[in-house]
Amino acid sequence: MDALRRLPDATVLTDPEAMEPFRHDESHVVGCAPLAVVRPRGPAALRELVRLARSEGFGLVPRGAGTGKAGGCVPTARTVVVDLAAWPGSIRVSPQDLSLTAPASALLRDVKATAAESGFFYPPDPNSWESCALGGTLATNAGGPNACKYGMTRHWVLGLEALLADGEIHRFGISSVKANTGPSLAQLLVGSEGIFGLILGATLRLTPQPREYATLLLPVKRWMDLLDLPGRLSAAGFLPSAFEFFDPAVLADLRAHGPEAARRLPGEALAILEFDERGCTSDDFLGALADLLGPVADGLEIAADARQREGIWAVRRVTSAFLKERYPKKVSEDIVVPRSRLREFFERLERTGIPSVSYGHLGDGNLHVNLLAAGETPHEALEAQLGTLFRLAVELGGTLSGEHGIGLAKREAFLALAAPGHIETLRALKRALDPDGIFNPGKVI
Ligand code: 2HG
Ligand code: ZN
Repeated sequence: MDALRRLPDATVLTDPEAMEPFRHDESHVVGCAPLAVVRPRGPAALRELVRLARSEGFGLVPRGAGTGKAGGCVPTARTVVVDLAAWPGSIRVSPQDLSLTAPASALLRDVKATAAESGFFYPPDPNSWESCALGGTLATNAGGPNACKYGMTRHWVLGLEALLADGEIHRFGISSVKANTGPSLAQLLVGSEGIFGLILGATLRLTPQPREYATLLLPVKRWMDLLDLPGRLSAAGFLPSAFEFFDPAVLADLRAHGPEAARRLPGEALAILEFDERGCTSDDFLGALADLLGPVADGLEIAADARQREGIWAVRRVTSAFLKERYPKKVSEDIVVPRSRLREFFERLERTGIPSVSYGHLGDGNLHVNLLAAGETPHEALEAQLGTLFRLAVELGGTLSGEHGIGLAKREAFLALAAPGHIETLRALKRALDPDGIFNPGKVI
């Protein structure tokens, strides 16, 4: 503890009260009390921290803005939280390279805004995009509505800066989409949830800022009809930049108890569809779209201007917090079902009798299924329900987390359900890269 307090170029907290917030993220997981919270400001602090962690046998738990959904940044026993909020660096755009460089401490909001100021777009848009830190989005490979067209954070990472177990900061990758020198170490670290090293910054790929949006409210007469649409749109050559949905229960709840803007939402179930390609507001485009959606749609509302578009997205963005307030004890999941099996998934979920409501990212099959009885259900029963839900997703060719990650929240389920050899391979990598197990111990595997 004395050595920690004397760390060069860092702020160190050891007061239990000051450290209390660091035991939480935005999941239900509550972490252990950390030994200390360290805010490094330079490489000397990190070098010394790694040396101490290895010689004294404590772990380093990376933390961005604490907006994670899987307990990935909450402390396990005998760990120090490495809060990267003060990690130095600025956000810089290179228009010639179509890239942006930023430190892990940058807020995603500022990364997106800086790109936009130069006419570029950085697509990853997790629901916490206004408050989350870039480093966290890299470590968790964050997704969001735009993933159905643009992919996840992973697809936008060209290069990465990371602290590894030798105590040094390494740079992997270059500022170009072409770099083909064997396995990508930058990509190995993206989504690693900090178990191989600590991500300090990145070089990100950019794309031109879309100039046109067609944002539609698509109410349907029969909820199940919504489930075939992602596949039918792809088959017809449409590529929405977002395709979100509310099932009948979530929609009814939003309408009855949600924010003012939700009171007039139409339909038995509802989708938000957005297109951002050039020409997407033309009569031709919208006409072809209406022809395809017409048979199942119960009307179709197109946002007339930016304000209406914003109004639609505002309702979507508060949905997670709204449901949390309405059902404080619910357990929210993040499964993926291939788009071709969505209807089958919901039919089979209904037959399980597990009380749940769903919303989320229908366009890429990433469903936030919320188990409602969780509060009244004894622990084992809840585990059984989760097991049924995850197994169903896996059986249909999906997986147990689309965008929130494993962290501590889903570790046991991941260990039980991963494909043969998957966990062993991850453990072999972990042993090779982090022989003393100092990086985010206990997470993922
Ligand atoms: C969203 O899509 C977020 O709104 C949060 O991923 C989902 O709270 C949740 O489970
Ligand atoms: Zn989501």
